[in-house]
Amino acid sequence: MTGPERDTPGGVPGVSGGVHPAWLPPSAMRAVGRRRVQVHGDGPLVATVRAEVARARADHGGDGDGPPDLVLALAPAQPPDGFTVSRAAGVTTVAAGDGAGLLYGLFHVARLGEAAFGAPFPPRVHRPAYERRMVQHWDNVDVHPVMGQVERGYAGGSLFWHDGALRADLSRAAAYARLLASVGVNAVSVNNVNVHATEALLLTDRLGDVVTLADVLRPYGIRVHLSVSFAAPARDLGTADPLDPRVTAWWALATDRVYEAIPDFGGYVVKADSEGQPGPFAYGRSHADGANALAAALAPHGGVVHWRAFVYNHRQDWRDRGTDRARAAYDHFAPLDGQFLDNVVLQVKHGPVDFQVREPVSPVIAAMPGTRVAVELQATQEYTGQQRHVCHLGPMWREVLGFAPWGADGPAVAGVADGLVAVSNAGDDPFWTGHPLAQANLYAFGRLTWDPHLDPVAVLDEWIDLTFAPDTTADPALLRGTLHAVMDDSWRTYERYTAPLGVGFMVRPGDHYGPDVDGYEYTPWGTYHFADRDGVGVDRSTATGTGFAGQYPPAWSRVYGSPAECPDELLLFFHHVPYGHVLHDGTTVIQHIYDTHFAGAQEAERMRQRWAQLPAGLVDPAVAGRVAERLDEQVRSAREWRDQINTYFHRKSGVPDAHGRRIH
Ligand code: GCW
Repeated sequence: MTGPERDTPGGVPGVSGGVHPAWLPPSAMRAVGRRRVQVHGDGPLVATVRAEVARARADHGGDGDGPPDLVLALAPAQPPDGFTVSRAAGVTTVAAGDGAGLLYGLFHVARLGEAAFGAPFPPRVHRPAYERRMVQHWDNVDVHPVMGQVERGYAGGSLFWHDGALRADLSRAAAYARLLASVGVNAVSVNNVNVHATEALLLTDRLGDVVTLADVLRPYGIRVHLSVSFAAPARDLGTADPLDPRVTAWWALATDRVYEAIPDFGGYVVKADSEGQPGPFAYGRSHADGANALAAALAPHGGVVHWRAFVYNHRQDWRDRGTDRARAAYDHFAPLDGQFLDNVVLQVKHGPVDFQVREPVSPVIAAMPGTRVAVELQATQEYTGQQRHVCHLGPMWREVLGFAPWGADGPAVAGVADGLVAVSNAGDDPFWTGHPLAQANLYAFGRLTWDPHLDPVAVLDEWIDLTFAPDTTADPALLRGTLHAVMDDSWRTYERYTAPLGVGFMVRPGDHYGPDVDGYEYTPWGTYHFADRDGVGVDRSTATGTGFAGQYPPAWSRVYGSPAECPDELLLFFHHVPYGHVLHDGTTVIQHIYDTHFAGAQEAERMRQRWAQLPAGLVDPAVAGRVAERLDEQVRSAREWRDQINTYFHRKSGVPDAHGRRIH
């Protein structure tokens, strides 16, 4: 994050208005900005491309005369949002069928950097894997008394809302749109899926706010979506029964008004019958009935409803061992397959429980062949260190997308899904994401929506090149090497010092930060490890447990159902085993717990050390300082996790550490 073309006005050095440029500092556009560029075509997004080119050339002094080095042009027969890039006879050409494709093509050239203007290359077609590539915000308009402005937000306040109102200055929102567009995201929902009283009004009385946001995001090809309350019609009608014709008429009218104001509105996001949100169950109706009522209103306008599958009983009786939160989404939704209208997108969290650091892939994804399914990822690091810990999620997401539910010969999740959604990790923090290195998660998400087969390490390299411009620094190899050392394996490191073998929710109830091994045990929210003096884990087998393992197609239900075959990292998710159970690597479960927790905390220390060894000047001092401060907290917290977990299981099991290390 150094480079000659930085200005330094206050706040974060090098950044105008005190805001860090994330992966689009001026240097990211240098290769484009130094060239002669022609842009052919008309339309609002082509205008954005022209503005981007003008900005880049103003920053880098591209020369106006002579034949072009880069031609960006609208051309027929290109895939939607896609583009073809080629280089011949000293000219790089980007041809796209629409303005969005041209914009994506421009940012692609920026990623290629000088390589876009070197040796000739034949035409390469790029098209996004998914039509809808969406970021969802859990932002409240009002400050919620418990959750604050942003629910599970670790990056300051909302980019859109402040204290009950739309922000007067939306320049950050516009800069955010640019960042998102540069990685291919084209849809944003602007309010929390928990829709409280004020936020419910965005659909009606306060629609003007949404219009303004749509205007701000539109120049970067981003369509606005809105989280709505299923109970919205009840305010006028006293009922929200989805089969009541007055209710469907209400939705139709409300939706018509939205489209009158925002013709390219994307659609609704709904969390229904979940954690206290209203839903169709109150009227004895199914979730297909509920989703279809809203979908019917959106269909004439081309909108979609993202209907969340995150439905489970959070008022569980812990004495009832048959109820299993992991089963809930499948139990609710699999029987409804085929009943949803075509513009319903069932939005499924990637794991069956709730964004834990290690979960199997949700079986719902493979159980709904007659339904459009979007996979929901959590960029905001609720359960993965809350943007105080480095936890690079690209490798986790890549694993999810590469999982083949029917076995190696069948399609992978990436091919079954109809869209990808991430809960955003961005806020009004000067670094966007609290932890500057957490920007890479947003970057990786966008890139995976275009190509879910990308190698996460290569994606990280792209991000490093754009963000840090290593080649302009005194020691590119050291900078790149340090970032990889700190980030590449950070998800597994986090897993090591927190959750062993697929156990989840050993977090502090409420804020979900830090260890509390029994925090959720025997609560109405669920019980997650059942540790006693003999063993640990949740029996989710079909033979003796909750039967969750049986929700997978045969290839995996057999593997997961058997303690001998179950992959080690998920053993305690699927089975309750004695502490002496021997894992595939020959270690016992209890020894594995000790070993990984000692190792994980040590890795956190090494990460801090690596970062501290970066010579001053290689990284913008503000970034270096913020990362260093967060690494201090990560080391402290990792030790706390290590000691809490090891002590707990040592005392429960009475089994000493084979290596005689100190356990308190
Ligand atoms: O992980 C849980 C969070 C809630 C969130 C919920 C959900 C928005 O703790 O804060 O609510 O998931 O995904 O709906």
